[in-house]
Amino acid sequence: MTLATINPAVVECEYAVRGALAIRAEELKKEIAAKGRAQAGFRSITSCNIGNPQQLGQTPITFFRQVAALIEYPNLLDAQHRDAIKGMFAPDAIERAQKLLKAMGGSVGAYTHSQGIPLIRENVAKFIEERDGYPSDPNDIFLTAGASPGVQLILQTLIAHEKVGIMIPIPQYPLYTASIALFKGNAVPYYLEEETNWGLKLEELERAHTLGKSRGHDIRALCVINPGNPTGGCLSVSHMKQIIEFCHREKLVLLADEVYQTNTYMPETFPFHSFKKILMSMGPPYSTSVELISFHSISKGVIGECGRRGGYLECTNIDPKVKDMFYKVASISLCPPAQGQVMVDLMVRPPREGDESWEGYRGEVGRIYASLQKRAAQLAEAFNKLEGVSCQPAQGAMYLFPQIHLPEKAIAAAKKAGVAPDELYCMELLNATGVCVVPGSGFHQKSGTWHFRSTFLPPEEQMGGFIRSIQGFHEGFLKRYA
Ligand code: DCS
Repeated sequence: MTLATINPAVVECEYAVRGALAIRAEELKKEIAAKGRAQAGFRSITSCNIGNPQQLGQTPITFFRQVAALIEYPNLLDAQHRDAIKGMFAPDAIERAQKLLKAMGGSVGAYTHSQGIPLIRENVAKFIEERDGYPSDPNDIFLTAGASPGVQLILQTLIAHEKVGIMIPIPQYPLYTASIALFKGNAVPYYLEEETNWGLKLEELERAHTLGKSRGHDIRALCVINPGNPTGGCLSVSHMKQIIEFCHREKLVLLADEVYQTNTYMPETFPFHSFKKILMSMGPPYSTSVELISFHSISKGVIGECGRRGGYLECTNIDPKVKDMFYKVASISLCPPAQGQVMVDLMVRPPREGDESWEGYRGEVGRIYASLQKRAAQLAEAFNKLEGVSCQPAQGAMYLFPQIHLPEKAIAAAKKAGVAPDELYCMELLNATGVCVVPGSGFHQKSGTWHFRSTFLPPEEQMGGFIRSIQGFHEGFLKRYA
């Protein structure tokens, strides 16, 4: 195989979250391991390029890990160990592990149903019913290895020929552009409005759709990320209704990426509403005809179990014969990871009031949430204090996406080096401080504007130092290119 002979779509697709910056960060990590520090003097890399909370020290939820541990080593549940484990595992964790083990035929090492363990799908459906107040059918749920393969399964199914267009927000999470490129479809971009905290306007959807059609695209779906990545914006009910009406009018499948549904930091003003709930609340013809696929994941929220790979998708108004095709394709990969499925069960069925683990669970979740909320505000405030930087607050998700006004000289230097100006900025930031963020160009952005995306996941006690190193770098950068 050579680059000239392999599938060009594989060569051409790009995924910035783990792109050039992340590769350079790996090199620096090796340098630090060998010499104790990087050339610029810093002793560690702060990975703010990826929403990977546990990598930055967020602690896993105790109840979840107790259940996971017992499932992993069920010998602990044998009668002779009963007394020994009593002090270490809560009774409700023991009970849950037993139930889940039974549902998976006794071992987490066995393949499961390709659509996911039936008991867990039933629990997901109950969770959705409680969240939204409308029925959900376990047979419409597919458990997945994180939201990513779910999104890819649907995109692959939708992209029937090379003219198919999928409407995606700009800025977007690069899973969408990369997967659409891999499956040889066309991304039809609609732009979010930075000035109104990355709001979504109906006129913009109409403009993008008309332009896409005029370019010969056969537009089949509209993707919405809510709360937004990288923007942190949360949609209002009235905007969601407009989006649903638009999908109905234009016969588009609505893809609702709702992986950040519990990461909302201004819940009174910007609460999360699922598209499923809003669609059902609108009644016929919308509730009975708009095709909707909703995605959720164990990677986000306050759970952050990214490496375990778990998530689900829910189908609403999808032709049963098409669902059969989803099932067939899912079965080619046999099944989602069983450990990931277990975590989905725990996410949708955490301890409840009255359970032995309730108080501890509530405390942990509350602390992580409050800290994320605090760090989001603290970092946005710090970014807004930097000269030439403006940053919308994060209503949700795990990221800030500040706009940076770069000096002409920096833009010229980037052009000379053959990189985007925001990439030059981020690369210099990494080399000077060890802070790894992602250039806005990786998410696409309004032409002529430059951004970067940073998670607000560094631990609270490191936030001050983290902010100071960005401030110091930024001042130096502006001077260098003045
Ligand atoms: N959808 C959105 C909007 C995401 O941000 C992510 C992950 C996913 C789907 C997929 O997550 P899982 O496959 O793990 O469920 N976000 C990436 C990011 O921007 N940083 O970290 C990962």
